[in-house]
Amino acid sequence: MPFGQLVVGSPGAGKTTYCAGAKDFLAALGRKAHVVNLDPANDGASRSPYTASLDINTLIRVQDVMEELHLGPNGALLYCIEYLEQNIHWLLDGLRALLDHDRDAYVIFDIPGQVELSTNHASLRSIIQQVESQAGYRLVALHLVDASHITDVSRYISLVLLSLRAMLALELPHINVLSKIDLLGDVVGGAHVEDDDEDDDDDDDGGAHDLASSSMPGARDDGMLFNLSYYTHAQDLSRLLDVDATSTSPRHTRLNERICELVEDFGLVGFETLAVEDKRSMLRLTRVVDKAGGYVFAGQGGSSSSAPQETEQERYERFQPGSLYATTGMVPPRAGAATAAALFGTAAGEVEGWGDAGDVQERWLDNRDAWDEHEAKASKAQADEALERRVYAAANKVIREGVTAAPE
Ligand SMILES: Nc1nc2c(ncn2[C@@H]2O[C@H](COP(=O)(O)OP(=O)(O)O)[C@@H](O)[C@H]2O)c(=O)[nH]1
Ligand SMILES: [Mg+2]
Repeated sequence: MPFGQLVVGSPGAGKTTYCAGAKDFLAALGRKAHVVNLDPANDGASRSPYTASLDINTLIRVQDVMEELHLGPNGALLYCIEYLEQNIHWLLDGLRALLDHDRDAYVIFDIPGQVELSTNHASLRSIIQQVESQAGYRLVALHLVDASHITDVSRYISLVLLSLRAMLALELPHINVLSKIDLLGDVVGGAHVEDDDEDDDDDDDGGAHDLASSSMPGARDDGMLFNLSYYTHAQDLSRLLDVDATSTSPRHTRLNERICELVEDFGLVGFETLAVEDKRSMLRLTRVVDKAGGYVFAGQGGSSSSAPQETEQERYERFQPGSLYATTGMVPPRAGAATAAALFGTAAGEVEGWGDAGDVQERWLDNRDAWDEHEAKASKAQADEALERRVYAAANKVIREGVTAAPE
């Protein structure tokens, strides 16, 4: 059974970067993935960071639509998706060709950033339904939102509402993601406050700081008002309004209150986090996606009994600093090997390993510089080690050849 991800979110949220990163990351785990570009804005000119296995630009180009129908960029992009819906055979034929080649072809769809596509426009939903019913794919929606929005109360509330709307409209297993979390420290600056011990552990408010009683009166600041876990849990939203001093209009406050109540009534919204360049972050998200979509219960083809044995060289590399194993303790599944062994561990209960909001806050907000330094050292040590090994190998080769060529 083929699986895939549908990557949606506003322009600039990091969808295309994630698609490229996920393709590479899954390849490193021994899982071949294809990116299907359904965003006509990712044309050759914008130098996509991945090579798409299928590209909507071969079906229709946004520039042509703008010129022929005299539409602006937004209208032309929507037209392209409607055109795709009417010519869905192009996509289904392309997917079938991928599946003919690889019966479990894992696919990541890069979707245009027009928010209406994933909230109230019918075409994307119809395309998804046909991909699922006719090509047999099981998809997970990954909704990326720029993490910098959480630093502003109104923007955070709108993104929570937007996430809820996308969940209801797409009708897929759905994961909301605060993307570019590595940049959040830059946005927050020095505004983040120290942990309050009483609020720290396993409390119902997600570790929220009560700034109403903190040293930042009125919490009028550009920074975060609460710990990251508060924003990822997206519960008890009224607390945010209690400490928000940015709203000057009572009507605006009332509107925000109603939105918060609505979101809480559904009780569906929560967020994962993502820093594409960070292996542990990518691993965590991969596990969450695999679990949400059921991949952990099916996996890709192959069986462990037919899996080739690990070579000495592979075993050596596995233990190098910075390797997936060294960083996360996860053994990368090998090409052709069943991924189930590596992934079944995530099937039950919470997603294990590094990556909850507390870990992420520690890495990217509270001690970012120290972690950057630590990881830079580990990466340098790894590069030095690799260089040393190459030099030894070259020297050994010269010695061996010298011995063989030496006269009797
Ligand atoms: N620091 C950082 N930058 C990112 C990350 N993801 C994306 N970006 C940057 O955000 C910008 C927009 O990303 P892009 O993938 O084009 O967004 P899209 O419009 O949603 O496809 C690019 O400059 C990316 O390099 C991330 O995890 N961390
Ligand atoms: Mg893009």
